[in-house]
Amino acid sequence: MGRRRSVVRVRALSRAGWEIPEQSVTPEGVFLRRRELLAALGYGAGALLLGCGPDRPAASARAAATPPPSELPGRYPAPRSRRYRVDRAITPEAIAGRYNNFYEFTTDKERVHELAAGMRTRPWQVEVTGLVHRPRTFDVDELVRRMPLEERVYRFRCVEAWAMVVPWTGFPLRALLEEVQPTRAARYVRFVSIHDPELPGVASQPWYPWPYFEGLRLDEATNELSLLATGIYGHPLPPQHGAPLRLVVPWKYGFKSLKSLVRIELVAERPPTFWNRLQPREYGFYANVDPHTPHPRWSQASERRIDTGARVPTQVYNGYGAFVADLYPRGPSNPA
Ligand SMILES: Nc1nc2c(c(=O)[nH]1)N[C@H]1C(S)=C(S)[C@@H](COP(=O)(O)O)O[C@H]1N2
Ligand SMILES: [Mo]
Repeated sequence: MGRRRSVVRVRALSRAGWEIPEQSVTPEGVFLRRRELLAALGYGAGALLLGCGPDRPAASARAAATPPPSELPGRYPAPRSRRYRVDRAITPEAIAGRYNNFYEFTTDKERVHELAAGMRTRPWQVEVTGLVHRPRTFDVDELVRRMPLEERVYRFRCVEAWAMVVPWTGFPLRALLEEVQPTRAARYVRFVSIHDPELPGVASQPWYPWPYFEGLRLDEATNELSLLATGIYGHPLPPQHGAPLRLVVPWKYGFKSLKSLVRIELVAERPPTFWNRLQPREYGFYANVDPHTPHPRWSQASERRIDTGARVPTQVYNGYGAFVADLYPRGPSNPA
């Protein structure tokens, strides 16, 4: 199915020598499309769609990535951090950018990019409030100009068992939280996405509790891995990846990495989260990647790379145990 072409990735060759292990030549051109298996699984309208099953490759498709609008020239690409190494090739942009979960637009992963293409992402403010000494509303352009942007190549693992490796550009969430000074009562952080009733997936799926919302424990949010991404592949985030600003928590299943962030609230009690509210048996609050704890409907022991289709073992904490294992004394799936 689909023909294979080996393409030497030009960016890979223009990078410095130390980056070679994660920039190796990749077989690009295995363009996989997947179909959701809803019908087969018997889910009708109104069903809860995330994790309709480990997805499968189907027909081939190809498209070049849409160049994002130029934004604040000079900030991209940001210098790549050497601290976060990944032992796999970076997923080609044309594949990662054509296979998205962003239910505000559609549940069809392959159509998110086209439906989101016209999304209005400026002006854009992020309100940071709640149990903080200095509540503030930030303009995203101000953050991009002022925060210490860096590029981090992270693994990314969806609960549905597909996986990719992408270079995000962003700054540590911790840096933003320090500016608002959480009070001693703050123990959790709540995140809220854009709420626009006219977005096609919002308008057509009124049974979801929009806007999308997520949460982290404060010590998770201030972990060095927790990133607020403003870019990907060396340029500003395109809409389908959660423009203009999204969370990235790479040791957790992808649904924790909330897109198109408009509000952060420091709170005392564990906040409800979108998927946990909908299906608590299937989607926990912590959602740490754990090969040994199956989803009720499928194994999490392995994952499928969306570029090559290869099936590879899932790693505990998605390979980030050195950074986060201390947060969970009883293991990834039994947080204290
Ligand atoms: N607001 C919002 N954020 C979201 C989602 C969503 O539907 N809406 N989907 C989540 C899921 S399930 C995944 S796997 C990732 C996908 O990110 P990507 O499309 O950039 O790869 O976004 C997460 N963030
Ligand atoms: Mo996901």
